[in-house]
Amino acid sequence: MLASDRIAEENAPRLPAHRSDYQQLGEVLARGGADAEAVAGALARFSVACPSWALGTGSTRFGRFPRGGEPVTTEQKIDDIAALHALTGANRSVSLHVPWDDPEDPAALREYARERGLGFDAMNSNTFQDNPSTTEGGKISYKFGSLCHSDASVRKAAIEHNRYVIRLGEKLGSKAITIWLADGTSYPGQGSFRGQFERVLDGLCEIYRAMPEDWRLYTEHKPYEPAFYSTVNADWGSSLLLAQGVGERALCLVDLGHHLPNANIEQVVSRLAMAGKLGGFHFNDSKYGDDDLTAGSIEPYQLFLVFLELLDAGGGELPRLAYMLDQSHNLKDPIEDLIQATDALMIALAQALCVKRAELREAQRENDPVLAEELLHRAFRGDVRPLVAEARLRNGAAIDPIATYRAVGYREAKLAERGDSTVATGL
Ligand code: LRH
Ligand code: MN
Repeated sequence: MLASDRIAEENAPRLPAHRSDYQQLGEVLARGGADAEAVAGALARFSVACPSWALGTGSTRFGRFPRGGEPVTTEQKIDDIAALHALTGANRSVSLHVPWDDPEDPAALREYARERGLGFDAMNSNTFQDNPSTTEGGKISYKFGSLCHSDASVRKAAIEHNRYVIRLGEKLGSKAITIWLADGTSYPGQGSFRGQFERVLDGLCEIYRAMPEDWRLYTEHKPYEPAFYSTVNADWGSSLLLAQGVGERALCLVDLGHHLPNANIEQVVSRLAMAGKLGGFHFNDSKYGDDDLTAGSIEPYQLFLVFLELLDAGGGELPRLAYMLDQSHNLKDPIEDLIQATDALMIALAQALCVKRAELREAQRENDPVLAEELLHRAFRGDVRPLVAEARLRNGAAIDPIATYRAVGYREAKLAERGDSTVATGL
């Protein structure tokens, strides 16, 4: 359905317009000192991992509106991610969440993914829900936290679950584990800030010791939800203290939705990079809380500024970090939502690559805010979509992935194949 020749068929009528758009933009960028070929090349090398928990319809506590044809097995999720990657050329890896995905035969799953051009990115553990496989068959509960828990048997179970996730990840070829903890309190006095933090630090150190030498551990901060008074790993400062306390290969993961309103997220990125502790991202967007909306759908300028800080950290190149999506799709077709998110990241990267960084530094030295802003706006307000389409084309993907996805009728086919009542695991 999404074989390269089928995509080429859909691209054919769009090629002439694309070629002239790309050429014209190349001339415009050249006048502004940017090299379209270099940017298109960098975009073609870009990839953002797809979360296995975002292939179904997400929900809020007020309801879920499944659309049917959702993947149930991890193999079916791999199929949908392979379809996504065939359309974008920029989603080469899968991030699994255990136990939502807990393959009986990891070697077979690894081969299944490899045959479809996919690898496995950071694994995700889950000690924020009571699942029989993570609570010693229900003997313990994570109601009052996991690594921060006052009861050693709960902490032990949480550490053992993370060890299990690492062993599984090794069999899948993953090289990292992301640990997001719901641990915290909802009432003043309920828990000791210091006690909880020190227990989490101890637990992460034990998990770190269980990791192979070439693995990374990502600590993911979040200010609130489900804890509504204090969260142990609440902000970038807490995450940095944890990563520094755990070890050299412990790094901080920035989920864009995990910041209080009006936080300067691009500055958080700059700080963590400066400290040598920036490990990766969960890209999404939000207007109020951890809304998990489509990346770039609410604050595209912020996304552009985040990529600008990344290029600053990488000396003009995108640093080799763990780039992953983390979204929840309540209203849109999950695959269309993931296409839009991947497209938005590539657009933000293209815009950031078009900034004349030497002139920006000069304007900053000269304290010329107008010139500095004009240099950013010129790059942000330019239509770089032909560069992104060119990158997709070079990866054998679709010039217009949404139109191609709809033209091939992927969702309708999956609806017929999987039925209209299948619901994917996840949030
Ligand atoms: C927590 C979070 C975390 C995942 C979960 C699915 O809000 O961002 O990264 O484990 O969502
Ligand atoms: Mn996340």
